[in-house]
Amino acid sequence: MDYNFLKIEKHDAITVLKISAPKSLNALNSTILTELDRFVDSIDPATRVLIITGDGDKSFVAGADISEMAHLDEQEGYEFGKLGAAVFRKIEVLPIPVIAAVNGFALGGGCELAMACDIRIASVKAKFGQPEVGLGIIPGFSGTYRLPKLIGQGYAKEMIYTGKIIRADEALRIGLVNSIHEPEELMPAAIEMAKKMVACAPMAICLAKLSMNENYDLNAPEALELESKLFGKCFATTDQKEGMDAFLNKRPAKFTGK
Ligand code: CO8
Repeated sequence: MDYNFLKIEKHDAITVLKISAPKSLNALNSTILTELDRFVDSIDPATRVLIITGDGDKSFVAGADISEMAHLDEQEGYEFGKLGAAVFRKIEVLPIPVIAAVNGFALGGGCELAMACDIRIASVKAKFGQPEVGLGIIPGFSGTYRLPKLIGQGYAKEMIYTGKIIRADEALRIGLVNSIHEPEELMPAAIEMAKKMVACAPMAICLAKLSMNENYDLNAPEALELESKLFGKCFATTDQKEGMDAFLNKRPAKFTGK
């Protein structure tokens, strides 16, 4: 499939998706969001882990495209926000792990895209922020929802009300990213993490992700009931039989994803 703003690389079962709009530091316009939507809808079923990064060495995604947003009216703003939020939600609920390899600016919609991924790792040169209030808008691609859940209300509100930009080491300190790496080590680290996931049972990872994603918004009794149901489902998979048989017979497991 052809894209104007996405570059796709395959490393066996790992797919690397690069957002590529060099003239605007990979800012997201509606064409890129539509391409992202099409990419997610048609993702190669052989993909076991998706890594999202920015093309070039300066930016992950520098936000939504300000030149496109500048002239929107209320209804158009609503629709643009809905488009971004819907695409990011599709990424969030993909039945495979998604790692954001944040290689530079992750501002506004870029930080929100990273937060829709399961895991964020970053270059030491990365910078994060929700600078929207400085532009007269609010985070509109789900940032007001995900940032407080990820880092807590207090610091999320400070970031959103001040629009301050934080460095990678601060993002690590507050738990916005899992680890930071020298720029040339970022993609190898993402691939290494992805390979560990590929070695495990695909359905188990899918069910674990479903449980954690759904539990986000449930109360404790509902969350624990859901986890028990999904735990039960594992025992209907051949991968569970294979994984446990392999352990008991001291041999490596061969998972089939069934
Ligand atoms: N949109 C459009 N163009 C951009 C964007 C952007 N978000 N970011 C950078 N660019 C463009 C610049 O205009 C510039 O273009 P040109 O060369 O034609 O002048 C080019 O990229 C290079 O940028 P700079 O020259 O500014 O590069 P610097 O290294 O000096 O600065 C920064 C890099 C700090 C990243 C700076 O470009 C910047 O501050 N960019 C804007 C960051 C920002 O505010 N992002 C948030 C945008 S709002 C948002 O994401 C809202 C999401 C929810 C939307 C809901 C819709 C309703």
